[in-house]
Amino acid sequence: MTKLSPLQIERLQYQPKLPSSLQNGVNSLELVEGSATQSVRDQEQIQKLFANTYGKPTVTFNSTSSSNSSEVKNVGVILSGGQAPGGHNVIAGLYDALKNANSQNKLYGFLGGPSGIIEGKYVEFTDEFINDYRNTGGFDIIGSGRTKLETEEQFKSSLEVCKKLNISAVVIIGGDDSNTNAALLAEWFVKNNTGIQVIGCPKTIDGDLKNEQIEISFGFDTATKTYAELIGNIQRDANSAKKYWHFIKIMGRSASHVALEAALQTQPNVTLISEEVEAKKMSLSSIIDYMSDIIARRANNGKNFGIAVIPEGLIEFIPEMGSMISNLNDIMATLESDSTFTSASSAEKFSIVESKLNAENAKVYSSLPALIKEQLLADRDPHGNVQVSKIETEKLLIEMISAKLSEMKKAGSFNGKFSAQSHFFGYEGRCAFPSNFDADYCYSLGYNAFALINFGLTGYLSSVRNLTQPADKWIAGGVPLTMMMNMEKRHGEMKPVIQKALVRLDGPVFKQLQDNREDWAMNDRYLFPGAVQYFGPSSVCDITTVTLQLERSKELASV
Ligand code: FBP
Repeated sequence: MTKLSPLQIERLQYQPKLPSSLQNGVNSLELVEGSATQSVRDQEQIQKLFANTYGKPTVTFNSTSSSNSSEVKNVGVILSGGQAPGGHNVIAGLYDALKNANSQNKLYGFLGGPSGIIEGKYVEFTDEFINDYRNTGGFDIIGSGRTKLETEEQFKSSLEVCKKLNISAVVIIGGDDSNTNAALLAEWFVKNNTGIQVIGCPKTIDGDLKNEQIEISFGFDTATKTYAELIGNIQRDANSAKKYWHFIKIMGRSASHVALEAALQTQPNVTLISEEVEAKKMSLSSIIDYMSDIIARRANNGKNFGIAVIPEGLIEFIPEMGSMISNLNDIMATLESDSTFTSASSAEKFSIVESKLNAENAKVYSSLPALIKEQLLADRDPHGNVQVSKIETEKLLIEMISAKLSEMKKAGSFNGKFSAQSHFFGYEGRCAFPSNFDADYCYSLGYNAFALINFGLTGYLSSVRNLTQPADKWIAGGVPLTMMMNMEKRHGEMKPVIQKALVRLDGPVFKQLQDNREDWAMNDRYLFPGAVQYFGPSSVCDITTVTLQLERSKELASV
């Protein structure tokens, strides 16, 4: 038998909590329909593309005293996209609900992400199989992948695989792109009278799959707490040695929710927020000026050290960079498959790209260090996004700030020392043991996904709300996927996609940073959150993120 760590042994025993409405099982539920819905934008186009699944109402569940019997159902589940702590618990919750409804029900797991359903690679879950993964981090139970499910052929192969296994519902656990896949598949299954339902589950550490119905995607809680622990540790080190500026890039793709949350938990000296950079139209050089000014002012106070938190997606939000990257994405959509380009040397690639970009964008591209130019040409992900995790923005900033500070030194406006360390925290946080919050939330999302299936719904995202309250007060239900969609450019074409929720500059979370920024820059108000705790006082083990608390308290105050 595989040897387990003491924490693994303890976590396997943890019994996740459920909302009270789900505690009597999925056969004792009534469905309450809300009002009909509309997509967030581009209603006409989205309705046309999703003629069969558009406009459905939101739903919630109430527990009833009567118990209905439920027909035998086979369900398939897919883990899609980047890992997020708690994915295993979504599957465990789904499995438990499915077996609770009818012990003859079967759950199949498609291997390696969406490609598993297309290629018919799967496993059948059993009690023993699931029990080894309860409350553990990672997606290794069945693996994940980023294949985009969108072509007629892919849908047809998926249908054949479902028919072979007698599957009548598929659960896709993913972020905005993966749930866009879920919406497309749901629509195709209805249009072709297959009788197969599709339900999504909101996953992503990025925290950008949220709206009024989805308070947060799972994984955000654990990942931000893990990054906050690491930032806190570095702050202690910086404050002890007093000789380094640490530039810490934090994963989270486009939106800055993860960096903002980690900053609110730790109070570093500088926190950049991409959405603010874009709104204020801050150029790269103005960001350099802003940071250099703080470094120089701290040096005047004898502090040649500090912590700067940088969101992963920053580069795309700097207006001149964003425009260049969008132009580059369109160009790369054809160049990626052009063998003259792919076999060219780096220098040749740079000049090909510069000759194809418009004049303004070519100027911006050519001004960048070779390392960054190279990283900007890395393969796009299957959804056409530039892979921001591969662009070392933190190193770009260090290089440019060093140059700026040297100039300032010559001019007599900087008298200190600048020695910098760069870090990138991303993968460290994606597979941690889920926090108690994520363990409970994920289990509830999975359990609830089966409740949605049991009521015959399709094209819905599993929704569990009221998350700052104890779990028994959480509200379980579903949101139509089309409600979150709009049209955006992908691979050079307009496509229906779930709209990403970016940091709201008029919201309470950003305001908390804004109100404290100057104080945190000059006075060291570092917080040291320490490691995620699973056992001990509830005030330590069961706290949610600052983001969720602030957003929910604003929402509750406005009710
Ligand atoms: P999802 O949107 O699929 O959840 O992925 C999130 C993420 O962790 C991003 O924060 C990051 O930019 C990206 O995945 C990295 O992708 P990869 O794992 O392919 O390197």
